[in-house]
Amino acid sequence: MTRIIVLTGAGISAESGVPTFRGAGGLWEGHRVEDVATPEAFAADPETVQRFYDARRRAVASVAPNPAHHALAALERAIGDDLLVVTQNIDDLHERAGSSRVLHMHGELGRARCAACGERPPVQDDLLPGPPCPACGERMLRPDVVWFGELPYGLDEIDAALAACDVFVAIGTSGAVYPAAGFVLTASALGASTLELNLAESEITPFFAESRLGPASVLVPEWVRELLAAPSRTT
Ligand code: BJW
Repeated sequence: MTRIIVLTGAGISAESGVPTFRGAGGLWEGHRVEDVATPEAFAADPETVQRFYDARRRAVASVAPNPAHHALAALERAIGDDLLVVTQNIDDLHERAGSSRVLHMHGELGRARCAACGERPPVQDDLLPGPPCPACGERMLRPDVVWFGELPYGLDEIDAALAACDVFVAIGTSGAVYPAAGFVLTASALGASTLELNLAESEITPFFAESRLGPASVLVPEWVRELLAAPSRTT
C-alpha cells in the first residue's frame, strides 16, 4: 500500500474562513510573523497575546471544515494507517472533518500548556483572566502553540514517517517556516514522489516534482479521487 504524508498549512483552512498568516489579508499583514509569534512577545505582553489566541479560538469554533478537509478524512477512511496528516495549523478542522491520524506540529488552539509543570490540558474557553492548571494549580497556562525558536512537536515521528513514505504532498503552505519547509527535500531525497497543491507558487515550489495551482477545496478532492481510482495508488 502507498504510504502518504500530507503536510497542511493555513491555505487548507482559508476557504473555511480562517485567515492565513502571510500576504494580503493575512493574520499578520503589516507585521513580520517572526517578530510577533515569539516567546519574547508573550513575555513582554502576555495579556495581548492571550487575548489574540482567545479570539482565534472563538473564531475557529464558529467555522466548519471545507471539502479539502473532508477529502483527506475520506482518504484516511480508505487507506487507514497509510496516511499521516502533519499539520502546521492550530485549528481542529481536520479532526472535525473526521481525520484521526493528525499530528499538530505547531500545537493546538484546543490545548493550553502549563509553564510551571508542562501539562497540556484541553481548553475550550478563554485563557484570560487565567484559569489554574488542572494538574498543578498554578495560574501559568499559555496557549499550546509553537512560536519561533521553540521546538515543534512530533519531529521524531515526522522524520520516521518521511523516511518511510512513498508520497509526500504539501497543501496550502507558503514554505516560509522551517523545519516544515524542508520536509519536501527530505522526502524526495529518500525516494518519495512529491506534489504541491497551492493557490499560488510558494517558496518551495521548485523542490516538488509536481505542483498544481488552485484552491484546496477543488484540488484536494480531485487528487484524492485520482489516487483512489489509480490501480497502483500513487500520485
Ligand atoms: C491556499 C489557499 C487556498 C491560501 N487553497 N492554498 C532552518 C531549519 C530549522 C529552523 C529554522 C531554519 N531557518 C530558520 C529557522 C527558525 C524558524 C524559521 O523557520 N524561521 C523562518 C522565518 C526562516 N523556525 C522555528 O523557529 C521553528 N522551530 C525550530 O526550528 O526549532 C528548532 C529548535 C531546536 C532546538 C531547540 C529549540 C528549537 C518553530 C516555528 C514555529 C512557527 N509558528 C507559527 C505560529 C504558530 C501559532 C499561531 O498559529 O499563531 O506557525 S508561525 C506561522 O507560520 C504558523 C504557521 O503554522 C507557519 C506556516 O505558515 P503557513 O501555514 O505556510 O501559512 P502562510 O500564511 O505562510 O501561507 C499560506 C499558504 O496558503 C500560501 O502559500 C497561499 O498561497 C496558500 N493558500 N489560500 C490553497 N484556498
